[in-house]
Amino acid sequence: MKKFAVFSGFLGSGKTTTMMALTKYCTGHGVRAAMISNDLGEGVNLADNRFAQLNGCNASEITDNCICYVNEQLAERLDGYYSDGCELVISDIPGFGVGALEHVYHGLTEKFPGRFELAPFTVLVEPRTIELLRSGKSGDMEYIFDTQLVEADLIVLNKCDTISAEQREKDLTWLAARYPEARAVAISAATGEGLDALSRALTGGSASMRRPDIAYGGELFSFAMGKISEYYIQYHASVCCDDFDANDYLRGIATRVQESVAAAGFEIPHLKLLAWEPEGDFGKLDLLGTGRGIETVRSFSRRCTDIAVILNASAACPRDTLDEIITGAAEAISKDYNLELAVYKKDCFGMMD
Ligand SMILES: Nc1nc2c(ncn2[C@@H]2O[C@H](COP(=O)(O)OP(=O)(O)OP(=O)(O)O)[C@@H](O)[C@H]2O)c(=O)[nH]1
Ligand SMILES: [Mg+2]
Repeated sequence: MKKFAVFSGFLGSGKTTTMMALTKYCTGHGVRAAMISNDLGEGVNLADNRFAQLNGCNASEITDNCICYVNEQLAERLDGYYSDGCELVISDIPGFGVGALEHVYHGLTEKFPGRFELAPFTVLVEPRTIELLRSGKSGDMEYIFDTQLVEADLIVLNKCDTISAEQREKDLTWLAARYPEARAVAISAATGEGLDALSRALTGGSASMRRPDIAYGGELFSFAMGKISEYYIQYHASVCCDDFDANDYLRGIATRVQESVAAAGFEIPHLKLLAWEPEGDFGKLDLLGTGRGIETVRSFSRRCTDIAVILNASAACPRDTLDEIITGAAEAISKDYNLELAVYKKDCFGMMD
């Protein structure tokens, strides 16, 4: 089997977490699997890939472009994994991305006929997004929320650990009525619930190769994409003559960004902050919007003297404002902690730049 699946889904829906859990689950159940994190930022070792590797996953990344536009690079990567014995490879696309059904599934099929077996085109969604869609409160992101699901052969309702069994049934019923072409499964990437059904759906199922009209590049597409900016920074932070609490430090940055974005009247669907120290200990937290708590995914187990930090964010906020807010927060909080910063990469751009 040389199965390939794309995982689409909005920012923070759990694509990376699910790819990590699923590749581990499959590999543990006799199907060697790998994951590819696809990011628009330049360079290597962006947050998702670095986090997956720190967690021991069979993971790599394709950066600087959407996999929609680099079919050859993707095919080469897939071939490498299959010749290495992998039977299932999963790649995500950036969390506000649409059009991968056409650009990736049809692109690969047309350029490399018969070379890859395409699993159902898979879209992750979290209960909160369903709530926004159902109540008509998706605002500027309506096109992206909806179009991602229109593309799905398989919808994965993730984060089921956060809702009741009754709510889960309601959400699944609503999804089936609104997106009748797709099958839906409920999982929790956090607890592992439903990974068996998801792995069966991917390894046993096939892509429909439907061509839904998603008005790619049209007015609604440009409007939604025009709102999104991306921010990437990688730096090294060291304290001069003491040690410090890196968990509090990371939370301080995320809190400052959250407050500043809210005060400026914008939204930040996902900010990822990952840091590690030379001995290999690491911490990660996620900010998933101005109105939600900050999630600690993993904490440092001891105090630090120096850390490497990767911060990646996607926001519905103009590029310059986002740059000012995040760079300002990292500098101000670092100063509070007496940290000296060596920034080795920073990138901030609007999606329609
Ligand atoms: N409670 C709960 N949290 C989850 C689950 N899956 C993911 N999360 C959390 O949701 C947040 C976002 O998850 P990611 O996997 O980074 O989301 P993503 O879709 O890859 O996000 P982007 O890379 O920004 O597109 C993280 O804090 C995860 O720990 C789940 O099943 N349950
Ligand atoms: Mg991700």
